[in-house]
Amino acid sequence: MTFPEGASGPAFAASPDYRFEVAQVASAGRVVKVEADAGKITIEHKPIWRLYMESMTMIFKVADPAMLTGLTPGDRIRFKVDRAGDGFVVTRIENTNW
Ligand SMILES: [Cu+2]
Repeated sequence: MTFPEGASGPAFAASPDYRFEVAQVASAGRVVKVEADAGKITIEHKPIWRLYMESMTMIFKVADPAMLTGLTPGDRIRFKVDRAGDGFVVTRIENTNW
C-alpha cells in the first residue's frame, strides 16, 4: 500500500485522529484537465465535506507540478487538498485507475 502514508499499522489504527486523518486523504475524483505549466489540475470531485464542498468540477493548484506527471484526463484519482490562502492546494495525488 502506498497511499495514504502511515495509514496502516497499529500506531495509526490506535490514533484518536484516525477518522480525521482518513478524511484528510480520502477525496476522490476524476481528472478533467491537466495544466502542468501552470501547476493546475481540473478535477471533477466527489463531496469534500471537510471543506464544505458538494460534488463539482473545479481547478486546483498543485503543490508541485511534478505531481501531474503521467496524469491524463479521465484518470480516476484520490487526492489530498488543503486550504491555502483564499483557495486550495492539492498536496498529493494518487492515480486509482488500477
Ligand atoms: Cu470543489
